Amino acid sequence: MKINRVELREIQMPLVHFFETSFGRTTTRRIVLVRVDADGLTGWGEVTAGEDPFYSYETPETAWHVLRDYLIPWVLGKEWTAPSDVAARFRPIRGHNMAKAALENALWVIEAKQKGVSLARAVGGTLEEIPCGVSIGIQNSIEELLERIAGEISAGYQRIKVKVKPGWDLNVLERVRAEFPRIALMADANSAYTLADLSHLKEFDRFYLMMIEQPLGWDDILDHAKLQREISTPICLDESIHSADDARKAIDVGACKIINVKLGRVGGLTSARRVHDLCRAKNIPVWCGGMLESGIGRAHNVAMSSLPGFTLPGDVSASRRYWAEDIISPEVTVTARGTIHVPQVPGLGYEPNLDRIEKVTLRKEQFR
Ligand code: OSB
Ligand code: MG
Repeated sequence: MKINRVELREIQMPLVHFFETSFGRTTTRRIVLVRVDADGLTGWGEVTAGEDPFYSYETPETAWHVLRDYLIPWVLGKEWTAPSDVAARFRPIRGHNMAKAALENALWVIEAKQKGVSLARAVGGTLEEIPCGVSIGIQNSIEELLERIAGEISAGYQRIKVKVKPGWDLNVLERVRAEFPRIALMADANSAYTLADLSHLKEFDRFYLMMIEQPLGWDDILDHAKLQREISTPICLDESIHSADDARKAIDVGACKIINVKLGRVGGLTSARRVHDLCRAKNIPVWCGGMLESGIGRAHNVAMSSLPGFTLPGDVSASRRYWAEDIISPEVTVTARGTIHVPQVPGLGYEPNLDRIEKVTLRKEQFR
């Protein structure tokens, strides 16, 4: 495929409800979208970076810089045989995986259209329906959290993830378990603890959680291995895993029993598939994480979640949980049994709504 044109856009949309983690509260998202035109076809990708460099060092601003000054000039006007070639071309840049992923994933959509298959099929997906969970942020009170959990359970979601941090953890899980003794429950700490909290972390075991996500340092693997030897709750790594190599090392040292795959964090669909394949070979379940994506990134997550190793419910949920109006048609919807039907039509399976995108655009720049 020959890339004729790339467009960068930064959009801004308020969340329906604020989202709070151990590193802070988000009320409005700023999202960089990448539109690629090649061989008369169009593909869109999304930069999943947070507004601030708290989850990772990437932000909309760093992604814009890396895309404008490196990634786009490297691919524009050139002939590429497959998206994986572009992923290989991006290797000299260390990190900046979310910027890389946005551009590479857009090319996957174009490739799927060229082949006349769905994006899910193009990446090797087989599941036609994917199991969904929700991630519920830190609330103003435990009562509000309990109400939210009840709402999501009655909507059909298959598992509940609650965010935890020191001061909003054992006290909260105690109440959640008292009210919902049987739900599939997990906790995500986003690196809020250290090994000095070992005795405190051991107490999580009494809530029989499916897993605890990223309790220790965002760039750590070894301390997680130490912790996993001391607790029975399975550790799931999120922030620490940027590649299949990271996953291999984490599994080999026993740092986790489960891995959360995020397309942006691992640098795109080619890398995500490698992480998936490696985990499948090593019998490590994976699931698809979320980054409060707009419909574009959400659609890519749906496609990736159709890979056969995505056996646990992910954080990919309905558009309406995030947006009054999403930027794709149809929006992502969830069935009463907590699943999303994977689109089977050629390409992304959801049409970007250009009028809506234009309305929420803060800046745009095109490259030819
Ligand atoms: O750690 O999984 C995380 C959102 C932003 C940054 C990090 C995380 C999250 C979520 C939300 O948990 C998942 C979602 O609903 O998109
Ligand atoms: Mg997480």
